[in-house]
Amino acid sequence: MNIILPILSFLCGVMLTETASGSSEEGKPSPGVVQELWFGIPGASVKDLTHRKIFETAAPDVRTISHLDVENQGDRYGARYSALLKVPASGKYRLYLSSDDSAELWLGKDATQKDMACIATVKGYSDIHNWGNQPNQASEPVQLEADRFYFLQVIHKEDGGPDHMSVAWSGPGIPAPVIIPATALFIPPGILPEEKKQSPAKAD
Ligand SMILES: [Ca+2]
Repeated sequence: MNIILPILSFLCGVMLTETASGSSEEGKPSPGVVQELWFGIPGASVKDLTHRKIFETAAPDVRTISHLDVENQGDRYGARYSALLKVPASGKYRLYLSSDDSAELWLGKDATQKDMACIATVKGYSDIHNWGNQPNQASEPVQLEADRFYFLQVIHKEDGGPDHMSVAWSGPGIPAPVIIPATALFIPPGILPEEKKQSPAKAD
């Protein structure tokens, strides 16, 4: 793959990329994660976002970031993170979620959202980058193939106080959980607002 790495800059603890489009010039997905934010929503449960009508409307704040690893974004917000996951080697992987407040981690069977399953949760909150505060923070082992993309999504709800959300993995050659590197995360075609007006492109 011939991918031009985006210019990275730090802002409020979040690495922002300069990527403006979900697809590179070759039609391959660009590196990154799409972050959609809805501010002004109370509650510490994921349902406090997903059960509201506003969740069915376009997020007023959409950003492109490099990792599923964010903190200190404010209070009373809900967030949805979308990316295509591509593993470096085929094999069994576990994914891990930590967050404050609650979050859900969903994984698809391919590059689409149609067969996503919730594979890890945090209820209430966990410590930052602590993958073992609660029993459901780690997924069961899942077989992932190196030549495929898998749709990955996190729904995160913050009420007040500290806030963070991170996703790690372990698998072939990765014995202990580490934050999923930027090289494994790509922007799903058709997710960014400027692309939603066009017909969706194929992911692979
Ligand atoms: Ca909090």
